[in-house]
Amino acid sequence: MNVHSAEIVISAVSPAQYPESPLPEIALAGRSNVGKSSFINTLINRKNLARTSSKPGKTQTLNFYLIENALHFVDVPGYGYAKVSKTERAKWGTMIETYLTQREQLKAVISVVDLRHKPTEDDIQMYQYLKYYDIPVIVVATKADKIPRGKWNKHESIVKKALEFDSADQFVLFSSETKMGKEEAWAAIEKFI
Ligand SMILES: Nc1nc2c(ncn2[C@@H]2O[C@H](COP(=O)(O)OP(=O)(O)O)[C@@H](O)[C@H]2O)c(=O)[nH]1
Ligand SMILES: [Mg+2]
Repeated sequence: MNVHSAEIVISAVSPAQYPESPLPEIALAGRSNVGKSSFINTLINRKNLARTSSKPGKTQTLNFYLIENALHFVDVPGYGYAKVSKTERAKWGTMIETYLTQREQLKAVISVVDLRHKPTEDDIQMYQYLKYYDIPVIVVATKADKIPRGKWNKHESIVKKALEFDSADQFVLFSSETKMGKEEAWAAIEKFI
């Protein structure tokens, strides 16, 4: 998709605030600081519409971005942020789970992981959770620019093995820095919308 128009619609804290629009939604899930907002910005050719932040865990809302009047990207607050209190974490969990399991417009979740590292327990739980609820998932392994090309395969294998990756799912090597994987990511998304 060649994106010309993109705008933030709402930062929602409760389901009542989700857009009433029937447009398909693609959600971004992943650890704080893994590169979710950067991924959105890359796909929509913007430097900073989706807020990228060096303060992990700051986004505690579901941010809906309207793209080309064709779909919404939903930037989900990152998990695995140690400094968030237990109460905050529980609140986060309920909000995300309600959204993921009950939102009819949700067509697929992009699970963003860091290609450099073995997936965390949170990464594995998220992927397995999506599989359990039969929610279509695309795994995007980002920050590929930080690894030499010759090691991409090895890292991809490590990520897939740890996740118990289902070979029926789509897997995209990505970098917001070099824009590698951008077209492939769009193609993966377009299969669901
Ligand atoms: N080198 C490199 N840095 C990235 C990439 N994606 C994100 N970052 C950096 O990682 C940090 C966190 O990114 P952000 O998109 O805010 O992560 P989020 O918390 O998951 O939304 C920022 O400093 C980004 O510039 C990438 O593909 N390559
Ligand atoms: Mg973000």
